[in-house]
Amino acid sequence: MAAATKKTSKKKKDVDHPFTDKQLLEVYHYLQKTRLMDEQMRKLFRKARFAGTFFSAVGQEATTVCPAYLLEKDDFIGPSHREIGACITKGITLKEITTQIYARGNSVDKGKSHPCHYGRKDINVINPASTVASQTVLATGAAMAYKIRGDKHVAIGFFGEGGTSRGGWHESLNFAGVHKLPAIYVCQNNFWAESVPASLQAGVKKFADRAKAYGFPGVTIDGNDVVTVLKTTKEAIDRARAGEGPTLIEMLTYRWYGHSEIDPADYRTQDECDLWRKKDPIPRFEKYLMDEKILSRERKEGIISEIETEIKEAIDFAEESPYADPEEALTDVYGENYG
Ligand SMILES: Cc1ncc(C[n+]2csc(CCOP(=O)(O)OP(=O)(O)O)c2C)c(N)n1
Ligand SMILES: [Mg+2]
Repeated sequence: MAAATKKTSKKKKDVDHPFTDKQLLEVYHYLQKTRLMDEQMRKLFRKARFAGTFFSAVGQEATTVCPAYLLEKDDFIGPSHREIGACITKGITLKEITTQIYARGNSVDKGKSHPCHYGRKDINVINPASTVASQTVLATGAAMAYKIRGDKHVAIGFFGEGGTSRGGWHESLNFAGVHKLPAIYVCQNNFWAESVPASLQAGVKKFADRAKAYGFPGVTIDGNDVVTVLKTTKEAIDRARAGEGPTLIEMLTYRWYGHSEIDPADYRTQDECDLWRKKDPIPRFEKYLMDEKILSRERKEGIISEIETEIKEAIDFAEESPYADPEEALTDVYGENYG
């Protein structure tokens, strides 16, 4: 008994962080919601309930949920194709996610875009474009706007390590460095860009080192360690709000499944996949919460059953929602009133 007490107090000291138990439980809730929703969407795609494809982010949840959790409503996020967790955490409802995935007429873009292009204007989540790293440019633009207006808001641009090879990505970070913009660049290094390994993507070993060229800090962290992701992102957000400029955070993580649901991902070894499954961020965090007596088995079951009910309602809602009228294809299109 005495030994157990000693062990617990040592753990508390080791994991030093500024977050309350309530905050950690909320993060846990969003992680589970993202995981359960993602797995459910994969199943529905395989049952041909919606068209296109689905970009699963299972395994990467901590890298999207934690940064978004730390933001205020008016802060901006530029999500990419694998940021379902950031979108849910920032406030996009599960019904908004499912209607987007099902391309129904009541989705934000009235069925025009890709299944995984979630967004909502009033909470500053911009619907992404397919062009890799385009959201980096948009986040930089939003950060510039905040600086010009003198607002204390910040912008986060999410992208994968593959996105860092694009010209616009470099131009954005250079611009942010010159103008000391309140931007946080979150690189999810999952070691693959479709079938291209990270070793063929860049000459530097650490993608975070690229920040040096633009005059601001870059850090590489374990993206599957929830508390580390929360702490590092909070420091970057605090720096940005204080006018000290941008930060690039490289989060090491792994996508469990193919690039999208139509990719068998046979370019990876089973050993590599098995290794990363052992580093699953959710059970790791759950163990920490249980060791610290922040989460109990009963509470966990309650959280999961509440989420499952919400997911079911969101799926039913999308399946019952009509498609947009064909005329809608011509509304809200850039240049609509041109000429
Ligand atoms: C400019 C451009 N080139 C290629 C593609 C096709 N494409 C979509 S996602 C992707 C891989 C991106 O890899 P990474 O940035 O590492 O993100 P991840 O998919 O691993 O999350 C590619 C090549 C695209 N959408 N845009
Ligand atoms: Mg990648």
